[in-house]
Amino acid sequence: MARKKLSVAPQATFLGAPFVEARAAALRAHGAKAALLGIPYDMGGIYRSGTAAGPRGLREASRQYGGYFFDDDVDLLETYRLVDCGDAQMVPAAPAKCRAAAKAAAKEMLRAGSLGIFIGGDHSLPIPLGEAISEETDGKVGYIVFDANMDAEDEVDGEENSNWSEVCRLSELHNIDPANMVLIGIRGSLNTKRQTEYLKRKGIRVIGMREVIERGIVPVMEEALKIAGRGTSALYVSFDTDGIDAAYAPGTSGPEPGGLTSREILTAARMIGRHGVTMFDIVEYCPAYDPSGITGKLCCYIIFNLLGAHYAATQERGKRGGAKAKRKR
Ligand SMILES: [Mn+2]
Repeated sequence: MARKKLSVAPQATFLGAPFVEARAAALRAHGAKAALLGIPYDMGGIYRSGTAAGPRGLREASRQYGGYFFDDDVDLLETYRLVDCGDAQMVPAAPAKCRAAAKAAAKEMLRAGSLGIFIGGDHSLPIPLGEAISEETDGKVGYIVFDANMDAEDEVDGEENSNWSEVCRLSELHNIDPANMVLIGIRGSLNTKRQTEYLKRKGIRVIGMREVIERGIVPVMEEALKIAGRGTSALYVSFDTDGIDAAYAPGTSGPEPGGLTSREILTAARMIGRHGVTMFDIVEYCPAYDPSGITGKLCCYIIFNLLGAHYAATQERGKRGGAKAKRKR
């Protein structure tokens, strides 16, 4: 009997990278140090739909670019043997089955040891993706999220798996300690007092946009990486595109003004890359509201900068190690 495919080939891959199905054995055989998966799912979104087109939009935006990234003088396709696993197989009108498909594909990618890059879809996706990394990690998992909204409502109209509740679901997993969770960029009146109190009670660090402006993104990220890294053996970072100022990233389902600039989110991505990360997602990208295509390009830049900075840090550590070895001789 033919086995069910965990992911299917896209029409055009991200950066023209080779398509490899999201299977650990296939990814290992290819030597994929980084692997991208689309999750075209927006049934968890409470506001405007359309983020299901996110993976296709990101691939489209990447068509202008090549694997070479000037900023770090590196070919990301070659260095990371980056592959596009296509899209997780969605099941029409069956949110639970869609979440299961995303989780199954993510587990395979993590098992292969590839740096997982997940493209939503809406911000309910950290629910299945969090379960995947939780189950595939022996120790504890840290979580950093960029978002305008806290997404910390225990349920909405009785539903626990929407893009307003993923922070609650993640904090309930056995090896994701609320003390290792950080929210960055929170602002505005979509948030509720109930969520503020919930997060306080849980001891989850919330770095509001005011604080980012006052302290600057670099000290904020230093603190966030320290919190998420304390006693953990894996790191999951979630980029909700509405964490970015809507002036820089209009192509999102729930745009909010006054958020992170392009430079700030890219600085954050670079600090995460230098630190090292097990997997990250970019969610709520909504091509229908991205008339100039700039949001799609910014999403590409987040990936380029994170990987590029990771490469640069690896090179520096290699050089320092080499210099030490020379001194010893
Ligand atoms: Mn969100």
